[in-house]
Amino acid sequence: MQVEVLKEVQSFTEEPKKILINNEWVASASGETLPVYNPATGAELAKVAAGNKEDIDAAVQAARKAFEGNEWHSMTPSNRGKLIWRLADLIDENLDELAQLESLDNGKPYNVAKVADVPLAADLFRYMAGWATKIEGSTIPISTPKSAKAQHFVYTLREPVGVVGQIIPWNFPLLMAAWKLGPALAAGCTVVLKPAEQTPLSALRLGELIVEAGFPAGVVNIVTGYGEAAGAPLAAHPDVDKVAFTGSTEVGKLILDAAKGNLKKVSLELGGKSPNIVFKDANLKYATSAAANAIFFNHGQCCCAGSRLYVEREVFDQVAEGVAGRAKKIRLGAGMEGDTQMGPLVSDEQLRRVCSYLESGASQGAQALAGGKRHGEQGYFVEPTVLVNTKPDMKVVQEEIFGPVVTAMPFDDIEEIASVANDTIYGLAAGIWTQDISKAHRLAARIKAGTVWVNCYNVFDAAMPFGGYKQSGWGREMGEEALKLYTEVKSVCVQI
Ligand code: TXE
Repeated sequence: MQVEVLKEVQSFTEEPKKILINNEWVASASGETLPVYNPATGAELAKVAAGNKEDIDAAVQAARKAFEGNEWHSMTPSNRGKLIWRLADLIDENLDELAQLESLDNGKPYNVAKVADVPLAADLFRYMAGWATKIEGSTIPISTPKSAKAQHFVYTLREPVGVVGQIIPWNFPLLMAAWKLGPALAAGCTVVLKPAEQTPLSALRLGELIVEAGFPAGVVNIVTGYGEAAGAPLAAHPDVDKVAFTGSTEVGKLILDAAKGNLKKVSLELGGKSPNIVFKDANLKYATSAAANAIFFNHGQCCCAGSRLYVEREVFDQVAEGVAGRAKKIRLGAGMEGDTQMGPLVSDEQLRRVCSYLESGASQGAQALAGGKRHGEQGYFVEPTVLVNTKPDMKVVQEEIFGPVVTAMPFDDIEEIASVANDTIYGLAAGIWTQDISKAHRLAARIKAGTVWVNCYNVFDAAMPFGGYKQSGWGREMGEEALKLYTEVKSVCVQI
């Protein structure tokens, strides 16, 4: 059954959306807009401002003024925390509307956005609200000789890093905005946020809630626009102290280059090709169903998707066929259909990218146990796909596909699988399925990845750090670790 579009959502998408600078909504300096599409139909959903360097300059200026100004700076940590908490409450109050915007814009099922994306965003803000009052330095005993006349008292301060540029992707538009904004605001930074051009709507609605919550003008500025036009000048801006980016490894490297001019701090959360490893002694029924979720959740558009499934040889057929059986049963449809389990990919570009991987796999000899092609003619749907007969050097095994495509391969022992699992340029996540606790810990220690899930997958929590080894990124988001990205440490040495 079709979910009825709320009238708030309809009116939100009617007029071209503007840019948020200094708590005011303004048109882009050029007056240009860009279209946003509904990926279930390919029809235009809304228009948003197409920001460029001029808009980024204005937004950075506003963020600088707010950072140096009195209102934000002199706000007590407790009041800063209350504001962030208030934002979380407003997200909860607008749950349905945000979930609908997310579904229409990104394609994900409304029912999923309602229980995952939106509540997790509220949770993240609440968790970070608590940190605002707990960002502490330490006192440090330095080794001035006791006999010396002068003694020293040394302490550290953790101070906000300053004006932060944040560039986010389209796979979890609201949640990625929360992951970025939460720790930055808790630490006392000011922000210019650049949402993905494909999915800017929920971040813009979040901007309205930020104003409603009472954040001082200029603390959060939101500039929509294309990557090169708006993202690149933000990453390169000489008055931005730090840039945080989530997206492709390719663009992550461009961000690094752009940041060189003023050596701004950089954190990156990039791609992945995560191994999900099933031993024959695992609870196979559960592991099989979880392996399907590990890849098909969010249509495979997760940086930590379990996209390489490795199964101990004796149970390989059983597990691979089990995952394929589940893949075939997944109901594809528009996100706003009540019984949809998997929506379309986010864009025509992503559809073409994923289909070209499917063609590449087929031409190199991979065999599809399930799926293997586009689904239907309208919208950007791809069949949930399980590929077998793959070789380690195939593109489908090495490269991030970012669609509902898993490669399944057998393995024989723990030594072999440790090295095969690490045979990738990425290191974001991994899954291990076994009832042998020693084997699980031994393998977890050997896998080069920022998160290892044992007998579970895709478990996230605002308190649990997330990020990548190798070319999956720099730095960790969420948890106390995230605050390190947004603070500078100052040592104060006092002669007493
Ligand atoms: O990402 P981009 P795309 C991976 C995934 C996917 C591939 C391409 O494999 O298939 O990337 O997706 C902004 N300077 N991930 O092309 O281009 C852009 O506007 C500054 C993994 O959509 O990296 C958007 O806001 N910014 C990933 C953001 O970067 C630039 C999530 C991400 O876009 C820019 C998304 C530039 N030169 C894709 N060019 C994950 N780790 O979760 C683009 N942008």
